[in-house]
Amino acid sequence: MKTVYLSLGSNLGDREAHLQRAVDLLHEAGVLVRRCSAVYETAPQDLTDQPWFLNLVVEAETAWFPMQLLAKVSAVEQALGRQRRLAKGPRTVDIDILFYGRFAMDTPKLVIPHPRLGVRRFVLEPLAELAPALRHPVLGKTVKELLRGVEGQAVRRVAFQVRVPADV
Ligand code: PH2
Ligand code: MG
Ligand code: MG
Repeated sequence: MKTVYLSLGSNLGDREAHLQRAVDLLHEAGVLVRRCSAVYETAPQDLTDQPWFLNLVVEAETAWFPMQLLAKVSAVEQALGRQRRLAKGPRTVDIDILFYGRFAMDTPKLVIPHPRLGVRRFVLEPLAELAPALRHPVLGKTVKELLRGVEGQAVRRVAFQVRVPADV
């Protein structure tokens, strides 16, 4: 089993329900969710003219290899009705693989660690709750150090929390 960290985001429809459903479906697909960060409402980055997101990070254990994990993650996005109308545009749910143990890979279909995690407050803030001392295998900095380096990018914790699914 490998410990992986995933970033989840939603900015369309019932954002809270989408995040909970995504976590439950990941768990059922063998991506065993062990811990969930708080949920944050975050200002849209990159493409700024779109609704605010709810974001969180989950820690999971899985026996899937990276490309298998990507297939599972994509299937959950599909199940939640994600349509790729616009790159980086509004979505019911987006699930990104942040870390896969201490493993690094760079292929056209999948880059691990996630190439933009080091500059995204909506990723680093929730990730720092779960794994502040986790060291980025390529950048050599801890999550806490990376978080200290990002400026701006409004994020605020919300009261809603995603439940960790029970094992079956
Ligand atoms: N995802 C993006 C682009 N911009 N901004 C926020 N706040 N949260 C996201 O999850 C997000 C984004 C592309 O995946
Ligand atoms: Mg994304
Ligand atoms: Mg994505």
